[in-house]
Amino acid sequence: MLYNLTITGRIKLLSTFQWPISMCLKLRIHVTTYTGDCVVNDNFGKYCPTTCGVADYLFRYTPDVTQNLDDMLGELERIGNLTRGAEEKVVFMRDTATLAQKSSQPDLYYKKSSSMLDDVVRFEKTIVTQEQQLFELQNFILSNERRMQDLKQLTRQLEQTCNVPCKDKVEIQPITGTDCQEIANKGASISGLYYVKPLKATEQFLVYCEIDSYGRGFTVLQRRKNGLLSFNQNWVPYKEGFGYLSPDDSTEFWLGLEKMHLLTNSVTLPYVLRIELVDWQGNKKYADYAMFRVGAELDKYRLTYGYYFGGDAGDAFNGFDFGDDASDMAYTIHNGMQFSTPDSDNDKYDGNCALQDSSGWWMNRCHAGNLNGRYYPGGRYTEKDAGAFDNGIIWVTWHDRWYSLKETTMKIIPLSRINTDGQQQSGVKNFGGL
Ligand SMILES: [Ca+2]
Repeated sequence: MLYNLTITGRIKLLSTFQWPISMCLKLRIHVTTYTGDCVVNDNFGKYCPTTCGVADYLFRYTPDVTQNLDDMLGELERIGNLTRGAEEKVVFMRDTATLAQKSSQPDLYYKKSSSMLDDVVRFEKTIVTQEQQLFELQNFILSNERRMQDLKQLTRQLEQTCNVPCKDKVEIQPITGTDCQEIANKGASISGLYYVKPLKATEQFLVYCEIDSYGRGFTVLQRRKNGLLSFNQNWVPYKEGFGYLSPDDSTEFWLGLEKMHLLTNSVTLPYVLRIELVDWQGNKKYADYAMFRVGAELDKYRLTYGYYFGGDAGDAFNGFDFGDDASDMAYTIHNGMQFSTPDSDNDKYDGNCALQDSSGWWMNRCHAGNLNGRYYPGGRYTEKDAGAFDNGIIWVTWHDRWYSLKETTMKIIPLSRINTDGQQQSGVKNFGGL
């Protein structure tokens, strides 16, 4: 049996194993089975054990040594096992570390997964938003479809309506004449729109006839009542007329100077111009002018009348003394004046009365009455409002020149019919019943 031992480190041999002091053996022990047949060899010397002594010694201690060596082998084996366990532990730890290192990679995967999850959440939100938009679009489509249905229904109704021949809703009365009095004489009894054709007229034109219970037919030349129509117009509109006629006397208009000329120059009987006025308190007054005529365009539609025929509004056409100048009255007489518009100055003033007062009228220098002036709701206005000019709707013999009237009407009737009994009463100021 061969034991080849190299004792190193911390391995402590059995404490009972004591070598003789002088023994210088290397611990290379060659153990053979000892039989007890030992022959003493003197070469060992005096103080060294004899061969036999060694043999005896070995013989005596071999079992213990063997046992010790076996123990040592067992111990070494155990240590070796421990070493393997340690190696295994190291391997395990390395593997664990590797796993740990690998475990850091799942973080990336986790991050990637989280990012993907965020994307999924975002996409889900986008999908929800788009679904909402789709829902709204569907509602919009449904709404449009309903509107389409309504429009189709409306179209069907319109088609049905259009199948019926169109009819002018403005009713024009069938009776015609040279003026409204003739129309009334023919039996017309209601006020409204009629066609008239004065003798010198080349064609008929529409007028508003005011027919009263006495059978009088007034042909209306001018109407103001709400300020909706601007009377700040130039020559051509004043010549041709502007505004709208209505069968219920609800609109403002200027019939036109040419028609006025035709109407007042085509009959042998003279006309009366009746001016009716209403102020902002609802008071009504009037003024009549007999032998009223409007001249031809060549004479700038000059205004002439024979005489003031009366009325409770006073004779403003005859001028007015404002107290500013001794010539006030003469400068504001209207009888005999040509018509002026902002673009056609035919007045007696160095300046342009029609332009200053924003209206067309039979201006002198300039006026004591102007029914085509600017409309001032409420009536009262100041020089500051008017730019220093008295440009309202004025009739100074009733209200002063800084009061603008609410309503005006200019209308004509044959002088013979001005009175309710139909008899001309020249020079008699009797206008009862009007
Ligand atoms: Ca002038």
